[in-house]
Amino acid sequence: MLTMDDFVNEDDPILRQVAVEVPLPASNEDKQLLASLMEYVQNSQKPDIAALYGLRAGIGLAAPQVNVSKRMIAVHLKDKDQLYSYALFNPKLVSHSVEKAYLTSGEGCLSVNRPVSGYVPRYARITVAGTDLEGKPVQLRLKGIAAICFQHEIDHLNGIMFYDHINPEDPYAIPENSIAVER
Ligand code: K1U
Ligand code: NI
Repeated sequence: MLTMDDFVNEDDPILRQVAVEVPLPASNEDKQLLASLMEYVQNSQKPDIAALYGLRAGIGLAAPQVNVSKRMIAVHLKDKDQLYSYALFNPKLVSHSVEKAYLTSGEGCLSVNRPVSGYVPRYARITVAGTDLEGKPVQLRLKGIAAICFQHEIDHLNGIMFYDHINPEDPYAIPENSIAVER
């Protein structure tokens, strides 16, 4: 079971690397790691388990955050009564809208132990493709917080941190052609 002790901090160079593709079919070791990313995210949202093990709550997680530079992510979140729960190998942003979106509360990151102010411009709607734990191809059309979370996690696979996208001159400038997303 993953705990906060397994996480690397924001200054760790692994978070700036481009992670390598996972060879498919996935090895048992890679499947176990992807399952444990999902287990962490789910456990972190259960107040009793999170308190017991000191887990910081999250809605997503990428393998480089636990010191493994491989293309794997887990996302587990509810939006408007719909559950988005996906553990994916080699997730890829297949297409995106021109329109942007930003979370009005800004973004956080389990690898960043400080508040960071500002709006993070993201694509409003995306299509993501990947492979699930059973080896099945998955294609998802996403908007709202789910689209934002997948972009945050895929960025981790490309060595990009959420604050790289914030306008340094004016962190709360409304991104051009964007919609506000409330959480
Ligand atoms: O990748 C990570 O560091 C996880 C991160 C993902 C994320 C945050 C904000 C916008 C998009 C993606 C988090 O989950 S930070 C915690 C968080 O946002 C949250 C935690 C509990 C409930 C609701 C949100
Ligand atoms: Ni993050």
